[in-house]
Amino acid sequence: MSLSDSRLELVQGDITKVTADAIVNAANSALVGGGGVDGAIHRAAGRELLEECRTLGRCPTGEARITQGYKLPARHVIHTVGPVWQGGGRGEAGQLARCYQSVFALVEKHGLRTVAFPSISTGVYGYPLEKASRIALREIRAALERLPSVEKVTVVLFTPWDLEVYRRALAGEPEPEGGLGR
Ligand code: AR6
Repeated sequence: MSLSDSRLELVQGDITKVTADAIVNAANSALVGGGGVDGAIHRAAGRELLEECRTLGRCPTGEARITQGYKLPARHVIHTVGPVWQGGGRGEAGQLARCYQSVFALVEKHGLRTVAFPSISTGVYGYPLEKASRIALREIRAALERLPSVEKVTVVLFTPWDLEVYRRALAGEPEPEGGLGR
């Protein structure tokens, strides 16, 4: 890792266990909970999270909303809605980049110093992991350059495979032709 990456960390694990000013949720537009990381966050935070989400209305793809963290170790949850992968020709890359930008706009507005992300859109929403990892890391690096007040950004990858793909992307290895076989 280069020096400029000292505030960016990749780890494998469960984001619901992470202590941070905010963890990011890969939500759906209705903000009512669901499967994947969204389900795990709602289960760990408790019912009050859903109650607060219900007061927020819909969140369009690419936007973000902030709530309290309730029973989570994290103080806040920033909910963002990633794009559903439709082959890559429907503006998905721009929408995914906007998710990260929208999250950092809230990080800046609320003066948050530590934030943890899951790999947005790469589960139920089907975004290819290789491509998503590159967008995520590019946007996080750009935000770190712009926001010196942010002390640490952690990307929490759920599986060793996901961590490996992000590690390669962070190391600047070229995206393999047709992905890495998954
Ligand atoms: N900690 C960290 N990462 C996790 C965890 C966890 N506890 N659980 C899953 N992941 P997904 P999406 C990883 O499907 O693709 C929901 O139903 C998972 O392995 O959670 O943006 C929402 O309500 C994957 O790498 O989110 C939406 O309807 C990553 O988190 C829809 O899914 C994202 O997978 C959003 O789909």
